[in-house]
Amino acid sequence: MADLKDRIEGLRKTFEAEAFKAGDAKSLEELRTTFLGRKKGHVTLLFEDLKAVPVEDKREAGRLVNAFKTFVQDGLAAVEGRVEETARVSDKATASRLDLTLPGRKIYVGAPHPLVLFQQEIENIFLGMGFAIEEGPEIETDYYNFEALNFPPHHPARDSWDTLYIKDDLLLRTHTSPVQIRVMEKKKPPIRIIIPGRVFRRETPDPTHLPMFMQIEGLVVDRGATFAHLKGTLEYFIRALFGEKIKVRFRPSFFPFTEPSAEVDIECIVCGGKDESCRVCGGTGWKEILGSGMVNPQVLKNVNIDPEEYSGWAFGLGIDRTAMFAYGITEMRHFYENDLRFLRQFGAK
Ligand code: 2NL
Repeated sequence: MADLKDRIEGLRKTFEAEAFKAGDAKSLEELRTTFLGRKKGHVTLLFEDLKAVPVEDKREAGRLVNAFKTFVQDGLAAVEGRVEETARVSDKATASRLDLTLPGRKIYVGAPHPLVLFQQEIENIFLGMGFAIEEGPEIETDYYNFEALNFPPHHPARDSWDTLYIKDDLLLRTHTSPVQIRVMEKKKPPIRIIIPGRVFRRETPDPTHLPMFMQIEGLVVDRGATFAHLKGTLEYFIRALFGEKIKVRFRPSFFPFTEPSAEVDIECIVCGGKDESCRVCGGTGWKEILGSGMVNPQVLKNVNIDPEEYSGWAFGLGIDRTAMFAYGITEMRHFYENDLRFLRQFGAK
C-alpha cells in the first residue's frame, strides 16, 4: 500500500510538471498518451497492478488509483482549455494587425490626356450650338484629301516632301477636311458638324511642329449661310474658350477650299501685346488660332450640292497649337512623351 501511494505521489508530481510545460495541442496529446494510453499509460498500468494487491487492501488501493485517474483527467481538461485560449488570443493578435478601418488603396486607372480634355472643351462649346461630331479614316486617297477640296494638280501640299504617302494614291490625311467631303457626299444639308482627329504632315520635329498632331474642323452648309454666321459663331466660340474680354480680329487669307477666306487672330495672352520680343506672338501682340472661309462653290459642286441653292462656311484649328497657347506650353513634344510630371499638371493623378 505504501508502495502504491509513493508511486502515485511520484506520478502526480511528474504529471504536474509536464502539464505546466504543455503549451500546445501536440504536447497535450503526448501527455494524455503518457498517462491514459491504453497499453502503457501510467494510469492503465496502475489499474493492471491492482490485480496483485491483497484482498484486504483492494478497496483502498482502487480508491487511490481512481482518484488519481480523475486528477489526471481534470488536469488534462485544464491544459486543453489553456491551449485553446492561447491559440484564440494569438489568432486575435494576428487579426488585429489588419486594420479594416483604413481606407483602401486606390487602383490607378489612368486619366484623360490633356489634349483629349482640351478637345472635349472645344467640342462641348460647339455641341452647345447644335453641332454634331463626325469622324473618319486617317488613311485617305488623293481625291478626298486634295482633289475634292479644290487643290490644283501641282499644289505644293501634294508634294511628297509635305505629305506622307503610303503608295501612289494612298496617304496619311494632312487635315480632317476629307471627312467633311465624305459627310457632304452622304448627307443632305442642313449640315452642322465638327471633326476632331489626328492629322499627319512630313515635318522635321521642332518645338512647334510634329509629323503628327491634332486638328478640329467645322462645317456648316445650309440655305442662306453667310460670312456673318461664320464670324458670329467663331467669335462666340473664342470667347467661350478664352474669356469674354479677349480681343479678336479677322484677316483676309487664302485657302483652295474657301472663298473668301479669313484667318482669325486673338490677342497674345502670353505677353498681352507688351513684349516686343515675345516668342509666342513675335512681338505683334496677335496670335493666329483659326483658318476659315466660305466653302468654295467648286467644293460644293464636287459633292453634288448646288451652290446656287446652298452656301457653306468652314474653319480649322490646331488642337495642339491652341492648347500650347492656352496653357503657355513652349514645347509640343511634351504632349506625346507621356512624362507623368507633365501629364499630372492637367489633373491626371
Ligand atoms: C487652318 C485652316 C481651314 C477649312 C479648314 C474646309 C473644309 C471643307 C471645305 C471648306 Cl470640306 N473648308 N475646312 C476651311 C478653312 C480653313 O483650316 O489653318 N487649319 C488649321
